Amino acid sequence: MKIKTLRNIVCAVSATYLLSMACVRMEGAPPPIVHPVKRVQLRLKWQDFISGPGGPARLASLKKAVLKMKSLDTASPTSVDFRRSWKYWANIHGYYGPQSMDGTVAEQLSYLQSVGLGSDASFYNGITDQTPPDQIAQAVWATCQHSANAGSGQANFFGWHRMYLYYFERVLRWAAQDNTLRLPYWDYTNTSQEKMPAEFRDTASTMFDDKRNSGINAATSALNSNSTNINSALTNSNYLSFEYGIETGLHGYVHCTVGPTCPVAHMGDVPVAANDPVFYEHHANIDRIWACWQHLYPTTARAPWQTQTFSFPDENGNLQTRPVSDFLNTATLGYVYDNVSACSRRVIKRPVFHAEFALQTRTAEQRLPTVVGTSKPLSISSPQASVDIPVPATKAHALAVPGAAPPNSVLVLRDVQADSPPGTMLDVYVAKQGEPNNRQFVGTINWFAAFHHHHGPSVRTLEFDISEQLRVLHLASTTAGLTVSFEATDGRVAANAGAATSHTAVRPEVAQAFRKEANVKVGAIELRQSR
Ligand SMILES: [Cu+2]
Repeated sequence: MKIKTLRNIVCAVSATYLLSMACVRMEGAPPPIVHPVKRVQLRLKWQDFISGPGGPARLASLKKAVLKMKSLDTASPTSVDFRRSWKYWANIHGYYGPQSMDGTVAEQLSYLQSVGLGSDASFYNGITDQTPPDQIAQAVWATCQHSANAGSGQANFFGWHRMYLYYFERVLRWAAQDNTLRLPYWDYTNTSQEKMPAEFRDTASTMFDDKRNSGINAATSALNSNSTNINSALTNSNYLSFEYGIETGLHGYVHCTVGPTCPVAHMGDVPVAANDPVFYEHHANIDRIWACWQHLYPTTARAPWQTQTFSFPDENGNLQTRPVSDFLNTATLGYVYDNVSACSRRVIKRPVFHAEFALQTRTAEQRLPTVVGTSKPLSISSPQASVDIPVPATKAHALAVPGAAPPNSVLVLRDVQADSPPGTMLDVYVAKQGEPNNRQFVGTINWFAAFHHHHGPSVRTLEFDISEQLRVLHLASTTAGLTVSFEATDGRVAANAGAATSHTAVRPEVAQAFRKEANVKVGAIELRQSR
């Protein structure tokens, strides 16, 4: 018993692959296959990466790698060196040019003009059209994957980006001549880390990018700690729904908030987003959040999306094509995150988990069969709008009963539509009908990647787990129902202001940025339950 307790403590604090493998072996699993080439190293949170005895050397190594990659931007376009350049790796995510699905820079500028964002044209200064110089570039440029819709079954947003970072990191190690180098991550889910890390704001640093919101770059503005909260998201045991929720939620929110807005260069615009150095620390955090989910819901079950293959050049410029299934266990890729067991701001009560169910397509209708209430369609033609969801008192009571296994309550925003970029994001709140000041934050709607390729209007169905919010609201005492409200936001709060939930007026510059011509509509808002 004592040995077991000691082993649990060791396993709980163990950070390295080998130590955790020892823990597995003590539990009777077969001996691990030790990878012959790579040593497993930690991907650290940014604040740890730069501090401690090894911090200065790690930071110097990362900056050396970025500088080296940037120096190769002018290498001969068909050379191996160009495949190791900063520009090339940004182009793998996306690019503008005559052969690009997204068209040319000039076409993007006229698009911005046509949707009322012409004043942001200056963010495209210095951005030029690119042309894939050879077959390898033809195969790998602009291949980033974004999900079609919740439950569509074939997403691979997580899978493609994990592969991308893995090969990018190999090039970083080559460029730094440092085999221990691993990407750090910007953990903005931690409320003390909502400001852009200082190194990225230092105008003298190679990590700086002037194509960001000026307040973010000055650290007078910060991310909103409401929008970066993944407590509710992590209670979602359905993989495809979780992936879609993180992609269209937190991930896009950070892109649009660093911005300067969506769809504007760099971070706010898919085809050029990966030119900003902070893109990689942002996506390392998104990759970590996937690892958090994998830790919460471990499974060896297989699903069709895992068999999809993607191609990337390695650090020698050779094309590698591998299935997503090779990338499910990060330890086999040479890295583990320093923290995948405490990714939430509170302890997650893990819901019932059926692996074969969780990895397969499940629509909201299948996963959440009980409709508790439905709103009328809503047109959002001003920076603040709201709609009521009638909820019969008997159902409301059942929703909010505190018990050992409370049902999951999910708000489904069906067919969230816009004809063009709305100019702002929208914060979503829920309150008891008639008590608007006691509202609870639900999530932030953003339009990152929504108008990708400029193809017509955007339509997305979004889901938010609001079980916790309903408990806080003591919904059982209501007889009227819920009010769901929408409020325009640029995603930013004054630095050190923390989370702003009180019912205040939308800031004037945000209200002005909101474009009612975008014609934002929500088809219906449903409150659904898991049983
Ligand atoms: Cu992204």
